[in-house]
Amino acid sequence: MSERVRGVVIHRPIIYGNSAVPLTASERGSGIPPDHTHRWTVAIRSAASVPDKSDSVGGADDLGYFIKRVTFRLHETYPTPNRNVDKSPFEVTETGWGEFDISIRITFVSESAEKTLNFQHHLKLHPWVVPDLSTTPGADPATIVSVVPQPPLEPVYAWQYDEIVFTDPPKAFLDILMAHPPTPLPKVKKRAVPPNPAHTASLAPQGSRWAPEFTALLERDEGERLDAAKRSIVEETDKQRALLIEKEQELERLKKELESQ
Ligand code: SLL
Repeated sequence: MSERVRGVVIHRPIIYGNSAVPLTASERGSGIPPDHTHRWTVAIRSAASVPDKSDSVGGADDLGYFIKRVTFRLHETYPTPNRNVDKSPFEVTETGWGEFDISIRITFVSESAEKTLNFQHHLKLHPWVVPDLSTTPGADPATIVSVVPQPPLEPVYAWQYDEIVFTDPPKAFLDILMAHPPTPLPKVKKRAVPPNPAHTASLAPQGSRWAPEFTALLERDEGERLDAAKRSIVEETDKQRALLIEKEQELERLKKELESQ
């Protein structure tokens, strides 16, 4: 094993998740079990999308240079629920009828000297729904949790951006990583965006024209949201501290009043 390079932190942007599409009537009659309703694909991909494939999510780079195997553990209602994928694309396509948690295990190439990475993804088949507020007079967005029946045959996208971080990588692994720079995320979306901004915000747009695309802008927005959250925590702490001081002063005053009686 080659020597570790101390002080180096290097990351690779990935996305994980699933796309799902309802089966058409003709597919449902063609050897697929009759209770199956959807075809879905669960995958680990590079975050940058393939520019001309507007219905795919991520996947511009082959991650095989640092990932040796991805194991997807499906629900036990599937025959051979453990699915090993040893080369790109690291994905499993299946048909089925229900949503469930998929355990995902990434085994890195041996040069990495890394342990496996384990996490879960909840397979989504049914869309999240954002009711159209313009048709719901007086509705308070904060109280809307209802799920509205969906038009059929719309794809669902449930993808999560993440970064795999390697700290003090062995020299041989660092060389491999450096030889494969990730395709940079576009600054802004290159694709058509859905007319309803709520769909982009939730990354769960409907309709294949609106497959989510991960961008640097998205990352910046997330950073801004984190900064705003930090600022509001500081403000809230200051407010509570001031309140505490006020209460302590009042306590002192009342104590003195009591003593002087
Ligand atoms: C549910 N808790 O009840 C979940 C389980 C399991 C989905 C969902 C199996 C397909 C097959 C399949 O779709 N399982 O029979 O091959 O919603």
